[in-house]
Amino acid sequence: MPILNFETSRWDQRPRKNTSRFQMVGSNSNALKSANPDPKVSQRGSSSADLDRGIVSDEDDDDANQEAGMNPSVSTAEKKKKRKRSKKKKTKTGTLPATELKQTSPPRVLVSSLFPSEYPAGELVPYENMSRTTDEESRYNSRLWDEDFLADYRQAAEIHRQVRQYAQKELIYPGASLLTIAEGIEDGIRALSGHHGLEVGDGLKASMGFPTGLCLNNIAAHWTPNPGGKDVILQKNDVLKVDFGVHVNGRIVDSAFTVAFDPTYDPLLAAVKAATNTGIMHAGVDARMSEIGAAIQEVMESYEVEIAGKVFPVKAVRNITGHDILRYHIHGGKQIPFVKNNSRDKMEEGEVFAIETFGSTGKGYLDDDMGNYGYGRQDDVSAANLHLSSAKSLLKTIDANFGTIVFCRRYLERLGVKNYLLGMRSLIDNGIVQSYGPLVDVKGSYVAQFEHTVLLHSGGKEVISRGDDY
Ligand SMILES: [Co+2]
Repeated sequence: MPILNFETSRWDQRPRKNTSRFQMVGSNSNALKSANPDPKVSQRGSSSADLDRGIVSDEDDDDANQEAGMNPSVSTAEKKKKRKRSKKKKTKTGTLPATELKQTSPPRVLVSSLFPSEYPAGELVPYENMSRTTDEESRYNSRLWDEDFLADYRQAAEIHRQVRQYAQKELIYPGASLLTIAEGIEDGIRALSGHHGLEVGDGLKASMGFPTGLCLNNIAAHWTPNPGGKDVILQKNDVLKVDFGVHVNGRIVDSAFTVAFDPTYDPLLAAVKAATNTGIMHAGVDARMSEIGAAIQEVMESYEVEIAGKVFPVKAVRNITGHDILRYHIHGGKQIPFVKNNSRDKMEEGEVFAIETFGSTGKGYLDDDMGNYGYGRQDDVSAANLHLSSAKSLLKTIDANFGTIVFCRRYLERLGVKNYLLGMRSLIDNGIVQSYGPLVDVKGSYVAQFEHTVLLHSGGKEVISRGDDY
């Protein structure tokens, strides 16, 4: 899930922004109506929250919001091999009842049953040019993480891999409904984690990390089916981005891929996959966002796509970015642009990044579109001034079931919550909840995305969401 780049103006060499409550994200004044999270705020998730507040639009509940974050991931055959190897090494085969216990289709077997002793690691990559020598044991760990951090992260990543591979095989095909795909993914996440989220607070133990994103063609990010909406049927010439998250105890894995059935779009997908893998390759302790962004853009824009006899350059989308991830906060305060930029931010040991890229045959610049994707509780905003009783009770429900995890209307309605739009409007107007809407490139264009979540250990990085698929 990408985040709107509040610093786009900086990339454009314009004066740095702000304190105003409503900021333009883009350089075109007409481009975006919302503002976005703040860049310079601390890297803690809560700080990003207040920045985002400014984004809320004041129209009705169907506001368009911004914020997209992506986390692409790249994988190469070489990396795949490495992952498999490490998996083997890490798994105590003696304790694995793998021969008897296999995942079902649809996936309904707990990953904790499939991996009773240890979850598989992601792709482990030592940092290049590391002067500190670190032994293998301590390389893939950080003093900054608590005991359960790695196990929770690896469990969430395994759930992501198993669910997405099921989705690729069984749910996503021309003629499939987007609602069925979303629910199939979400039911899989709930079943594999063992948390169905129906009892109060259960969704805070494990659940979706944010609403399942299913974005077609020129819709780049932040679209999910809504209750009562017309169902959308996948067509064979569609380009579909599937961006979903899994959290276990607030440790969020954010990973996305793109599906196209028509080989016309293969070069677009290849460009974005290579760009994301470039971002991952450059990630590490002390890596600079400016260098990562420039490297991503160079790879992305070396591709072109021919559609119906016309050649389109692949453009790196410039006003959304990858991001760091904090516990229960999908967006921390750091951003990783996919384009050349002047950011002075660096990556640090112990941090978690969603490295994603988006490539487009359109403008490479996203605007808000109508509709609602979801809502996120801003935990640094006081509810003391809230008077509307429907808003107060809705806030209780949100705090008890989602906390600061971004959720959508389907997740609320599944809990039996009704008539929440007025209360939600009040929460949004008070800055307590931020609402998010679709982000689109120009009509007729095609956008692709790949994203992985990467953990920065002391001596190497772990591409936690890497799989044999991407
Ligand atoms: Co993301």
